[in-house]
Parts: sequence; C-alpha cells; structure tokens
Amino acid sequence: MSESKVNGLTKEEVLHFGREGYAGPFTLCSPEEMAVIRERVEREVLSTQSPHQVHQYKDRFLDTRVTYDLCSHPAIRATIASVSGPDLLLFASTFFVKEPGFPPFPYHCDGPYWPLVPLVGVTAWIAIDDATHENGCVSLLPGSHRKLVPHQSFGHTPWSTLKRKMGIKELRGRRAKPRHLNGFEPVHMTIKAGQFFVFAEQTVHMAGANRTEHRRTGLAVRVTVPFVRIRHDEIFPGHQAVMINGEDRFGWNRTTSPPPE
Ligand SMILES: O=C(O)CCC(=O)C(=O)O
Repeated sequence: MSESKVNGLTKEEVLHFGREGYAGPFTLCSPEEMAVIRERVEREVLSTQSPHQVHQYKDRFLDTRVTYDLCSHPAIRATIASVSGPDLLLFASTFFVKEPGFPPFPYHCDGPYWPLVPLVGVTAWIAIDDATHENGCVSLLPGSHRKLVPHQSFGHTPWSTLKRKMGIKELRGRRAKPRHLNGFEPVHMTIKAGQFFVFAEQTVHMAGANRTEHRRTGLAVRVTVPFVRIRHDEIFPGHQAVMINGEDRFGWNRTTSPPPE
C-alpha cells in the first residue's frame, strides 16, 4: 500500500486521484528518519516565531529549511507533478499540531478559501507523528471533489474557539453542510510518521479529536501551478511563493528563493 514515490504515480494511481480525489498513502522517509526531522521541526519551527505570519505554524517554508525540504521533497514533487503537471508553485504550508484533548476539525474542503484564480491546488499531508484513529487522523470523503459541497458557518463549536486562538484564518469559520455529505463513505488515513497522501482542492475531509496523551503533528503542503494567479496579500502582506519543480512560463505571481541550507 505504501511505497516511495520519487518516480511519480502509476497510471492507475493517477486515475484513482481523478476519480476519488486523493492518492496514497505513500512513503517519504522511514519513521526513524522522521524522528530526526521531528526534533528539528520542534526546535527550529514550532518553538520560534515566523517573520511573516502571526502564527508560527504557517508558511514556514519561507524561512526554515527543514520545512522547505519537507514541502519540496522529491517524493512530494513527483507525486503532485503526476496529477498537476511538471510546473509547481508552493504557496502555503501549515503544521497541524493537535495537542492532547483537541476537538475534531469538522468536514470541509480547502479550495474555496484559498486566494487562487482559477482554483487549482493539491495538498500533500505529511505525517510528522503516526496518525491514528485515537489521535485524530485525517479522514477523506472519496469522490466528494466532483462537486463543490456547500459550506456553512462553524457556529460556536469547541473548534471555532481553538481556531481563533491558533490564528487559523483559512477556513473563515465554515464547514461542509452535513446534508450534502450523505452517501459518502470516509477513508481514514491512519499512517505512519514519514508517510503522506495527497488530495484535491475540493476533496472534503476532517480530522478527529486527539484522545491520546501525545501531540499529533502533520504538515499540510499546498501547491498550485504557475498559470493560477495567487492573490498574495490575502495570505499575508508581501506573501511570496516558491517554484519547487519545473519552470514558471507565466511570471505573474511573486516568487522567491528557498531559505538557505
Ligand atoms: O491535520 C489536521 O488536523 C487538519 C488537516 C486539514 O484540514 C487540511 O490539511 O486541510
């Protein structure tokens, strides 16, 4: 089920992504290698301030090499290139750090809340820790990307309070309307540290509560293509993206270099 993807997806996997809206899990590195990376993430990213964002979890590919190296890992680039073509623009990333006791994150899709025109984007979700039913793995609704599922306000849920505290803006307080989710069967992405999966901008997904005594961290890597116009300043004033594969044949987005090694 899980294999390295440095050579990209097979034809069957590409067809599966088109039909179901996701692919994986695949392997980026071993759990032992991820343990070394996790230690760097905790020291260099999670315990330092971002020079760009209010919250230290967001868009750290711009200033920390360990985040950039995960986001632009050859397996991530090859997998996304298999479904989006060779030219790839990294425009956002978030470490989802789910502490013990954190509530579920309701069903939603990400695309409509991204400032992209047209809306074309893929997420790679990398497990920094093992993701299990107990600690709140991501669950995807296969096939839900084929229509735009309407969303509604979060209302006052435990998550909306937490989200405000964490400075998470991208969902703008909305979740998928439950009656539009009838008929979909979730796939639970219980994966080992060092594995990842990819999903499309309209694929509906959620993450469960963390009912364990340990933190669960995943890195969501957001990638688009250069023909898409990014409304940069809606991410943060002065936002820039980084080309992680191929070339930019359009030149209408603001791009910058990776952080130094
Ligand atoms: O990992 C999580 O807790 C939530 C992930 C998610 O919703 C996303 O990547 O868009």
